[in-house]
Amino acid sequence: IQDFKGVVPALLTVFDKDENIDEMGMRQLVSFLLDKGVNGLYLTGSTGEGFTMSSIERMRVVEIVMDEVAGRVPVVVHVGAIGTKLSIELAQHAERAGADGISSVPPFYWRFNEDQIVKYYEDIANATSLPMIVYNVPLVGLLGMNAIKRLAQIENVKGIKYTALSLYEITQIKDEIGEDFLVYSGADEMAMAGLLAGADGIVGSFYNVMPELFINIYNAVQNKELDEAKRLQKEAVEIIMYALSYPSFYALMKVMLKWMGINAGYCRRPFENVTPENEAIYKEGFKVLKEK
Ligand code: NAY
Repeated sequence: IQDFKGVVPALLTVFDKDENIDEMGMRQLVSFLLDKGVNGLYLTGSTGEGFTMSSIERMRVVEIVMDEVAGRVPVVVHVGAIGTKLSIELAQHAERAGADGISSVPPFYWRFNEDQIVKYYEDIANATSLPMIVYNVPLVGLLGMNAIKRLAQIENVKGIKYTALSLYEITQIKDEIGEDFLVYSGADEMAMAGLLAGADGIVGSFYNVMPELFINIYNAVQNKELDEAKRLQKEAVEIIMYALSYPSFYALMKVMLKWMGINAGYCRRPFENVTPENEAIYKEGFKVLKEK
């Protein structure tokens, strides 16, 4: 897992118009991203609409992607589910499918306490030999530093995907838990800042649609070309902010991929797909942004 670094798309899941997994579309998207040079893939997370799928469907996505990737980059599978038993089944399947790591949001919906959250991760981490990357995300409530430190004590817990709007914790985690504890910055808007705070990599939605821009940001930071990194990040922020003005931005990203010749399909309900009228509006909007 130590080579799970750099720019990692939180892979979109490609559905057809009838909301079925589109295997050809998935393969095309994976192959596009690998050709662009992304350093890894993160499957069936928020961007992958993981929670809209049954376990069987999630497993199928993992199998398709593992087959298409064929060992070229490390793959981490998000296995978070509404109950520990379901997460364990997904984790064990990920291991059998050849994934390089697993990841999970904390148990959600019933508002579990810290001890229960720690137990959830222990149970999953002990069920396979794969490294576990904790997924800290405001959508389900952020884990505090105390909980993170406790989780880091669990054997197999090797890192955290830190999707928050403050970044000083990344520095703190590296400082207090150790340099080897992997940290991924989760907010694409702050990719450069997350890397400067010490993140090993960036995992996010927009790396599906503009992988090169973020690979350039990553390389610029590595090479300490900070003016260049800042310039590129500013460009990225303008595109991200415009895309986020659309209420179902995963669907918009799928349309953006379509414009690039990738059949990324549609979203599952309750995410809304982009109407032809909106598609025309956004296409024009992006063109104006590009010309700026
Ligand atoms: C995932 O599992 O899909 C992620 O990695 C999530 C990271 C994204 N955060 C959420 C809540 O979806 O990429 C970010 C986010 O979409 C982006 O920064 C735009 O705000």
